[in-house]
Amino acid sequence: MRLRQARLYGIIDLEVAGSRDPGKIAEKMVGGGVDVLQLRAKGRTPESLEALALSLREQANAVGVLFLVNDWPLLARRVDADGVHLGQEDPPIAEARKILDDAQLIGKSTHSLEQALAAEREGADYIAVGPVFATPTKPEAKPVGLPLIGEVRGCLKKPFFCIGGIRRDNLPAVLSAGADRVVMVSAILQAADIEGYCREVAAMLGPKNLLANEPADPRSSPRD
Ligand code: 3NM
Repeated sequence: MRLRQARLYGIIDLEVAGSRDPGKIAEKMVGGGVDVLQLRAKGRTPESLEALALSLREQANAVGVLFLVNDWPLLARRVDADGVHLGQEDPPIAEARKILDDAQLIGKSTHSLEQALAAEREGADYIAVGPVFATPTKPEAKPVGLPLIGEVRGCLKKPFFCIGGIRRDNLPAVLSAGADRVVMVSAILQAADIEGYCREVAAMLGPKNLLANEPADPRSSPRD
């Protein structure tokens, strides 16, 4: 249920966060109303992230926010995260499922309708679709554009989050294209007032109980 109701998904990317304290950033993000918090740390080892992941998980869960780690199912398992997010280059969902417990969520990045449908078939609990716009956070990725949002909306049963270059000023266009849920990285992390920015974006995304047109998930677990 928590996943179905989630609208705003914030990522603490350690590269974008720079020298700032991730715990303080997380405090502002959850204070501002993110529903999901992810730790993303390209180029780091899972071992070096364990203490941070554990403390972010505790911080998020204390206020009912889902906490996921990027890329590493084993780390998600070790810190009892709510789940893991996998990219197209990561091991398949079935492999991650063997490592995680049944209630832990698996999200998958996709960059086309075909990939989104494949992720759903393979058992992803949610699907990320992007990058909608060009983004410095993932400079090598080619934008998929707004029209894909309407296409996936018509085809997916699982919740999907739009990602990539989304900010407060282009959010209305993303919502008009058919999105209910978004992920933001740099827009949040570079905001002068992270908490206020998240609060405004959360308000733009609207109340969480308006997703009634989506089918119920028969495989829903206590975590989603
Ligand atoms: N994944 P920002 S786009 C981490 O399309 C990530 O799979 C993407 O960062 C994908 O909000 C992206 O700063 C970067 O644009 C999102």
